[in-house]
Amino acid sequence: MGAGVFITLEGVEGSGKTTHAKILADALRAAGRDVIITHEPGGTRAGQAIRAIFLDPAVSLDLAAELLLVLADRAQHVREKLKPALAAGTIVISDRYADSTVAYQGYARGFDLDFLRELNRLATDGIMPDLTIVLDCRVPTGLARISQRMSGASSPRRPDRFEGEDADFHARVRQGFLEIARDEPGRVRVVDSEQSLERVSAEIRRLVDELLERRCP
Ligand code: Z5A
Repeated sequence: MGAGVFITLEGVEGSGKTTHAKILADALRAAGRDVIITHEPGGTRAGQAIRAIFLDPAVSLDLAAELLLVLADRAQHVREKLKPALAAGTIVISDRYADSTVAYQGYARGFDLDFLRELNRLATDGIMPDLTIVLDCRVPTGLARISQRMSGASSPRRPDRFEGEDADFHARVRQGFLEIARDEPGRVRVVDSEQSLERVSAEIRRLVDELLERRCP
């Protein structure tokens, strides 16, 4: 890998990943850094096709098929987009990555965690983030933000495969992210995303500045 910096944002839905990816990228660009934002699933053309099947609740998917789809998305994303961007020295911010598979397909769906880490090694080609920020909020807070966003949308849509899961499912996902953070405190940092947007973005910026100071002063 080149001199790029890889940052991922993780968390339950509605925790603010998309919002803060953009705020962070804008701030880093204003400071003269070369930055791209990407996301999983769907960060490549192949990934967009996979995402459509992956999220559509009308498409029946066995849990093994669901898992393999998200890994296929990641394998393509890493090789087509992440590795070239990192090799070019870019700061890459990804809205979800490998930890989402451990949290959703592992902690929430029940696949063995070590098995998932092994599959992630194949999908990621060993590319792991320099910094992962888990935006942590209570499940009802995240779900309320999403339903507020949906009710304000000009063309309302049906909940996707994961939005349709019950509160226990999302609670297991949240617990999964917190356990990943406990297991890897050097890479994974937790930020309370129930604070104001300003407080959350300031905490994210502090963590990223610390990383950049270490990596490319
Ligand atoms: N999935 C999986 O199962 N396995 C995997 O390996 C991967 C993914 C990679 C992708 O959904 C689904 O795929 C995901 C897990 C699964 N499903 N779930 N659940 P997606 O990409 O469509 O959606 P998402 O990743 O869950 O993102 P989201 O629902 O759009 O949420 P978000 O990006 O975290 O939140 P946001 O859009 O930034 O914010 C939501 C609203 O809250 C918005 O109106 C903000 O203005 C507001 N907000 C955000 N922060 C605040 C604060 N601090 N205060 C007040 N309001 C706020």
